[in-house]
Amino acid sequence: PDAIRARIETYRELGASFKAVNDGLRTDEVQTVLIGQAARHIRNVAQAQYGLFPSGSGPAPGLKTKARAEIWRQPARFKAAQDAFAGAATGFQQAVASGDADAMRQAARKLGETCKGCHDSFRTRA
Ligand code: ASC
Repeated sequence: PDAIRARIETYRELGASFKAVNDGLRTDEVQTVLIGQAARHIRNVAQAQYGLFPSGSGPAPGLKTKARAEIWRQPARFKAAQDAFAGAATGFQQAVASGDADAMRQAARKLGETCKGCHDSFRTRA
């Protein structure tokens, strides 16, 4: 339950940063400092997420989690999905560092695809 709470909170904060990024990239005058802060937070979450799925924090009677049992049944596949997210988070930071707004937009799109890629296989739809 503590692990589930921590996970929900971490991904909630991740969503807030990703929303800040996408809102920021929709404007003409892209605020690189603000987006860079969000990018750093996203990168930190990408590192932290490896520790967010301890055994025993999966679906079980009485536990409310969207994490699917596949996470623990297919650890190599799950790690590959986490690695894709971590790689895209690094790529996004590099795009922000380049200062090129279109590169940031493209990298943010790739990053979002890695969120979705993991959800499609490892998170309940309901
Ligand atoms: C979000 C969010 C996701 C991703 C995904 C991108 O804001 O909560 O899971 O973006 O929808 O495709």
